[in-house]
Amino acid sequence: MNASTDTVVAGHGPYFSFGRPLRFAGEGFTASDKEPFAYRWYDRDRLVLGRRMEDQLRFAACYWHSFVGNGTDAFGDPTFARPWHGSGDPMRQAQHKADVAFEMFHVLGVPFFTFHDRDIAPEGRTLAESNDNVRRIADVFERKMAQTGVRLLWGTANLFSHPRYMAGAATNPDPDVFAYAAAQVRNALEVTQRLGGANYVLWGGREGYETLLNTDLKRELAQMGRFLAMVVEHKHKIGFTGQILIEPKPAEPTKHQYDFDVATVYALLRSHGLEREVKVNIEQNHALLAGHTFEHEIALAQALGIFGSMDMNRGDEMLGWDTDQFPNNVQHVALALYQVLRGGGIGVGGLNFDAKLRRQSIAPDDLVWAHATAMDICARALLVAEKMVVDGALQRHVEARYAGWEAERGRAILDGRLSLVELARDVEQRGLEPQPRSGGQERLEHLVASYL
Ligand code: XUL
Ligand code: CO
Repeated sequence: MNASTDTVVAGHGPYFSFGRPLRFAGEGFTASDKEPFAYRWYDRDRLVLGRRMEDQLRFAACYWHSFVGNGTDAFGDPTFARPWHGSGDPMRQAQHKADVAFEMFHVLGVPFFTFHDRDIAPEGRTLAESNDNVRRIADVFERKMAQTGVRLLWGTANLFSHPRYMAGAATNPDPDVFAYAAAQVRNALEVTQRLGGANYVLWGGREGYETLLNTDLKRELAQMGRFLAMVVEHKHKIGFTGQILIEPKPAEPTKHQYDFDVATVYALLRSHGLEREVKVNIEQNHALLAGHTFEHEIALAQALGIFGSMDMNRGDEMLGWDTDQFPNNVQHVALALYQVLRGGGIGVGGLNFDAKLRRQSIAPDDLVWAHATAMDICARALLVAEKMVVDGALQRHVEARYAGWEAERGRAILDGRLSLVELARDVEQRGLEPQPRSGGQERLEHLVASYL
């Protein structure tokens, strides 16, 4: 992208006090009043395992938390009094939001963005009017994307905020709601295609239930499968070349969600013959809520051939809900990126900051600080993950641990050349007693620390 040039993004701004795009200054950078921040590790052209750092990470800023979010929580009123919010003409406000969004992308030098249809344009009196509003803002995006070089990582439809979706979208007991959701997704997918989106995401916000007392679970699963199949059919019909992704999450807002985690999504895809058509967008906080680590979900998706993209944020071990905080822990991010690199990289996915400011971070500049510092931390974590791959000690340990499976008898078992009876006979005849060996976990954990 060309955000390092001083292209002026036409609009209302400036909204942020960073006069020009943030630059890479290296580890020796010291902040001053004139330049409070420069990247210490995010050096977009640096080669990491043969690819530019920007292409290994493919960062995206999301529209919803950054430009729609107003700081409310379950107990409190909005705390962010943003100049681009307000009560004026909703389409003018939407244009205003687009101006601030592209100013932020430009300052950060972030190569991608993501949005829901309802983040970018207001809901109209009818669906046709709502869809038209989305398309009109997409016209604005087209111009701004051409001006700045910022690209679309993915688009999605908001099928969870409006009361019509309170009992789900595809899994609603009322087929009219299913139809309405289908019409909304059709438009969001086509807009995503027009903007060159690399992916299209479906997060099943309310695709779940509160109580089985009023729910036909089997029927709802069938509805969800059919909805997904319709999206895939339409993707092929219009020639959209991006990936279709489901974003797993176990609960919140509903008590039980059908896209619980990677394993559950895989079962759903398999049962509808969609496992080669749909992949997953894995979010750190969602993994945690499902009782998994981020790296577990990534490794499992890779093993099943459905790894697509990542929502990069962080949960809180002490809080059982989706806190969506910006990542700040180099070791945690490095362990996730190590799995990504080991599995062949992020592909056409990316690292989308589905993350929001804390309620007290009320200054517009906090948006820049949050993204820029998170990008720098992820860049540093990528360099740690690179060391882990290049050094190879972790991988050698794993290979040594499974060496028996590469030997003749291990292969014969897996190739199906030995039956249960043959194995049993062999063990009895040889008087075989397996010898326990150490897993060496503490040693490996120290090794990880040595790369930091
Ligand atoms: C909700 C969530 C969504 C999806 C997009 O927890 O993560 O914002 O990323 O709908
Ligand atoms: Co998300």
